[in-house]
Amino acid sequence: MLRCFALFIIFGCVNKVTCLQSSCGAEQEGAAPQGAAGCGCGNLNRAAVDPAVEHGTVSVDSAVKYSKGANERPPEAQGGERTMQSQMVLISGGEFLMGTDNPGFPADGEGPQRVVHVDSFNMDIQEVTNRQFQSFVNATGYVTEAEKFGDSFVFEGLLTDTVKNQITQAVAAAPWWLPVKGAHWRHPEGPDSNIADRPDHPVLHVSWADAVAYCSWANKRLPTEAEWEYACRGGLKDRLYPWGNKLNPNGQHYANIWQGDFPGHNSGEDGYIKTSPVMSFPANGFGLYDMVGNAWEWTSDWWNVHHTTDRQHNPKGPPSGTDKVKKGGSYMCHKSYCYRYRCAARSQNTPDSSASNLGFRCVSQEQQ
Ligand SMILES: *[C@@H]1O[C@H](CO)[C@@H](O)[C@H](O)[C@H]1NC(C)=O
Ligand SMILES: [Ca+2]
Ligand SMILES: [Ca+2]
Repeated sequence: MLRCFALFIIFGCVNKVTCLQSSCGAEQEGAAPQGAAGCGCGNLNRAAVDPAVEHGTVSVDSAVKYSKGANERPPEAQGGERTMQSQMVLISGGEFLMGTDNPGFPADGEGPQRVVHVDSFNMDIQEVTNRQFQSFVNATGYVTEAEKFGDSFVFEGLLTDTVKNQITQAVAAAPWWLPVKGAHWRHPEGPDSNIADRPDHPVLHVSWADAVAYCSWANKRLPTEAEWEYACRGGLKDRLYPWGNKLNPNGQHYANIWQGDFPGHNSGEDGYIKTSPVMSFPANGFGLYDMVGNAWEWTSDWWNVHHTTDRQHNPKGPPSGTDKVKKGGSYMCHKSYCYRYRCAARSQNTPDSSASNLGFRCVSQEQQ
């Protein structure tokens, strides 16, 4: 079954920029992709449903295990599960300039630049990994939305011919995204793939609700967009990237993105054509890794492109919406079509979307 995989992960990357693909002409950009026809977001939006309850194959008992209340038990009772958790760093609260007045994509609502205050919080230093997600699933029996739907979106360049040949549908505006039956976090490129050799890579094919379920099981939560962006900037003011304004200072790569021509050729000059193990590139000033690149990261905010310039205190985004904000770009981002590996950049997906370049990390206000 195909759901409303956002026009946005797609248009988010092809809209308003030169489209390199001849099959992706301007006249097609506005067309609803096959399968996302009419984008039946209303019917298919599962955001309002408690993930613990919605996942019918999960027993009530195991659903309770990843509810917040159930985690209010002594740390020792969590045993090995807890040691599996990501290390966190304290991000001291403060004021920062959120967004930019020189947006790469004005329609994304990257601007205007505005003063925002966020309180102190702890943040996972890394994206949640396959191993960590496995420990959550082991402990709770959680079943992800992609597993329930029976498919997820995979970048064509990663698929074997066997899998590709079974697919007849594609997304017109972004033909490199293919809905693959049986693709989910354990089988990132479909049934003939697995994660055995990438336990420390970011978990992929997780929906927003899946990410929320993981974080609340870990007694954490998703970051707000403001927290995420404050953290991304690592204490630097008005810079493009977590480390400054130069993409490759001293010729060094600071993030896992795409080198070469998208979507035909990825030279892997940074060492990786797919995801990399978390923490393979230098940390930012706050000790956070892969804030841009590797996997996109879900935030808790609903999507909206209009922002007040009034000074904001712990903004949490609009009260409702149809899409959630994701930040940081991924290993698929190249300046030519998806210049979104910047702290101010943002994109969106419906909460039930999942794909081979979208993951998350958690934050917490608790003492660590
Ligand atoms: C999950 O459970 C399986 C089967 O019991 C075990 O082999 C594996 O080590 C566990 N993984 C994690 C990360 O807890
Ligand atoms: Ca790369
Ligand atoms: Ca990332």
